[in-house]
Amino acid sequence: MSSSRRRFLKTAGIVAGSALLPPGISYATASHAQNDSPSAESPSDYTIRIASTPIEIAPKRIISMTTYNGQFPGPLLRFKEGKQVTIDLYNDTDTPEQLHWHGQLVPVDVDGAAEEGTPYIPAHGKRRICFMPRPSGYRFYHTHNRAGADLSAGQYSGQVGHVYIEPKHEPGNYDREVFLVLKEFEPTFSRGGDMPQDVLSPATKVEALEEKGESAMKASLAKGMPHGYEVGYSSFTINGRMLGHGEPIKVKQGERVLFHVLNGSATEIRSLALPGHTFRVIALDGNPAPNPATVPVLWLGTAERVSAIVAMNHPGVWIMGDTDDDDRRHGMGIIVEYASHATKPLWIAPPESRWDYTKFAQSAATSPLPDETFEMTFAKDNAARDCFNRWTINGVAYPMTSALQPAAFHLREGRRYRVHMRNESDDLHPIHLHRHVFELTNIMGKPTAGVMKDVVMLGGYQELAFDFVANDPGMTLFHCHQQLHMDFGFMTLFDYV
Ligand SMILES: [Cu+2]
Repeated sequence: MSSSRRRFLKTAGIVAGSALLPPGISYATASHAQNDSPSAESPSDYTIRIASTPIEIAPKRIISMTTYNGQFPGPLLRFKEGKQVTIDLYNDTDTPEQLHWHGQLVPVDVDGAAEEGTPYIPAHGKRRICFMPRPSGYRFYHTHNRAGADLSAGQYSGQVGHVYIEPKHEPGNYDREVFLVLKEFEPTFSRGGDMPQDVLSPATKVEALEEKGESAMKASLAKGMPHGYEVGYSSFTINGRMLGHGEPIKVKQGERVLFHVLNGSATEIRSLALPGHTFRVIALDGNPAPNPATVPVLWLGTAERVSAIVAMNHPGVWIMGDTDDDDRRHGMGIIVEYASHATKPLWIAPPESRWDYTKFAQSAATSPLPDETFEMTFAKDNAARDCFNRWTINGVAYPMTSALQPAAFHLREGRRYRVHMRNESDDLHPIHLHRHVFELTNIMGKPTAGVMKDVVMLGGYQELAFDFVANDPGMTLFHCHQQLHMDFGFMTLFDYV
């Protein structure tokens, strides 16, 4: 049995045996199959079952949600770089599903996006997929269904799990790893409008973008339109448990703990701090940071991941949590407990700290010039679609039908492209490109290089650019990862010509 498989079975714990493998298949045959070329008859390396499950996020607080293998988060999947995996995806729900391998360079029929042409996992049906996990590092998997106005569907559900692709050589300057997923539950629509958050540095705005966005909003409100719907939540969790109701993270003084943190939210930007400690950020979205830097607070847009080492050198019992008092009080936190300390968990607000991607960039390095630049402007039509905001890219809202759409941008294999994005709205957008990794090359007019990502936060009325090499032919989806934005127009497609 390979170590990745053994670890997976261990992680999956209670459901191992019955749920992971088809009936009548022993572990010995299953692991043997890893070395064979997969066929329709051979057992898979992994089985994931999509089903509706009650999940207890605090004592007697039980939420019915769609999950992977009956648990939240879904099982941690540890793959090995360059070692092919076969996975059986079972869908026990009444809705066709898409399972997206976020951050991986996989083919369209595996990627898990209907817009690219990935086949659905049929309702009460099954799909077998087979792919070479890459690149190494911290990735994740989640549903890619659109939810629209259904707050139990898409990423509002519990369909989120970590993926770790072990590199051939792991530097490993830490004592152990802890995986955390930040996730809200019990969503409701609100009309309040989003509170602007002090997230990004620089905090400056592009005047021309602000003028356009503000005058569009004024015109809409003058016509008697209300603000479009936003989504709020009643409960907040880390690893599926509200603060104080999960297992504490038990640490020893002097230990170096590597935290892999995922923002598994459908719509929210999250922060994370641990009183008396700092985070040494070593990877962003699973890709090594060229310049690891130490920060007091982590900020993550929807679907972003941060890997950071914390030196446990401040004994006590602490609340590691969101810096937003209200969200933390409603559950967004987890207790960190030093050995032989048993005091009441303490929260101390960290110094105000904004997130600056360039802190982790190669200093004085420049990225190669692109072969071509695509200009994109993002705009909001306030309450334009049944009181939901409609989002456009260069004036076009992605249709809400399920029919396949033609690509708006065209790529040639091997060429380097720059995407220059201008945000004509006051909202922050976590922008995601499928099946490729991109390099941040310019933030608010300041060139930068070396930071490789698959999601990047673009601030309200701000601009940024990223570059990517067209190295994974096929339809490629580009979208805002905020569920409410992507469902209401904020998507477009690249194809290879
Ligand atoms: Cu957005």
